Amino acid sequence: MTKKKITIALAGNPNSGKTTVFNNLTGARQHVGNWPGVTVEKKEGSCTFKGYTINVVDLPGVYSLTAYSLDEVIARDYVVDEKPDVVVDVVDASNLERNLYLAVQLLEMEANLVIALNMMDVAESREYQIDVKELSRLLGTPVVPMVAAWGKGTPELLDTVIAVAGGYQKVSGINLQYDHDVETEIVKLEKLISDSSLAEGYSPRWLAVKLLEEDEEIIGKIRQT
Ligand SMILES: Nc1nc2c(ncn2[C@@H]2O[C@H](COP(=O)(O)OP(=O)(O)OP(=O)(O)O)[C@@H](O)[C@H]2O)c(=O)[nH]1
Ligand SMILES: [Mg+2]
Repeated sequence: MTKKKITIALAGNPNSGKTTVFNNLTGARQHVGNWPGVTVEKKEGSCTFKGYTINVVDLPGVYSLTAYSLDEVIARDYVVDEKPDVVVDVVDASNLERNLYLAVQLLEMEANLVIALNMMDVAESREYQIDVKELSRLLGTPVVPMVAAWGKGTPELLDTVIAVAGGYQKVSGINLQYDHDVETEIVKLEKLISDSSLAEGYSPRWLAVKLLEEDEEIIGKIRQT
C-alpha cells in the first residue's frame, strides 16, 4: 500500500518565494513555532490532495548548506536527521545560477529533491529561455515551473511530490566528480564510512566530502557516535 502521509520540507534561497509556496500549499492550516533550542521561527502546515495528507515544513532561507550560520545548520540538520519524504527546493528562475548552488548541495546529500522553478514570470519578462526538460535531465531531478505569486504550478508541484514520495518518479541526482586526488580520498573515506555505523544516518559520499572540507559541525557529530 502506498503511504498516504507525506512530509515535505521547503528549502530555498532567501526571497525565492518559499513562504508564498508554503501559503499556497497550506492555506490557513499552519502553525508557527520555534526550532528546538533556538528562536528561529518554524512554520509547519498541511494540506490534503488526492487522498494524501501532506505536511509542509518551511525551512529558513539559505544560500548553501555549509553550516556557517544557524539558519544553515537548521536547514541541513532537518534534511539529514528528519529525512522528509521530499525536499522541495524553491528556486528563483530569474537568478538560476546562484540558486542552483543550493540545489546541487541538496542533491549531494541524496535528498529526494523536487525543484519548484519559481518566478517564471520574472524570468520570462527578462526574456530568459529556460529549457525545463534539459535542466531536469542534467540535475537528475523533477523540475516544476511556477509563478507562486499567482498560484500557478501548485497542483503540478503536488502531483510531482506525490510521484516522488511514492517512488513513481525517480530522483537520480548528479554525481559531481572532483579532481583525481580528491576523488581518491573520497573513495577511501566512503569505504570506511560504509563499513561503520555512520552509514545508517548519512550518505557516505556526502559525509566523506564534508570531512575533507573539515566541516566542524559534522566532525563534532561523528565524535559523538
Ligand atoms: N513576480 C513574482 N513574485 C513572486 C513570486 N513568488 C513570490 N513572489 C514575491 O517575492 C517576494 C518574496 O517572496 P516570499 O515568499 O516572501 O519569499 P521567501 O523565500 O519566503 O523569502 P524569505 O523568507 O525572506 O527568505 C514576495 O514579494 C512575493 O510576493 C513569483 O512567482 N513571481
Ligand atoms: Mg519566507
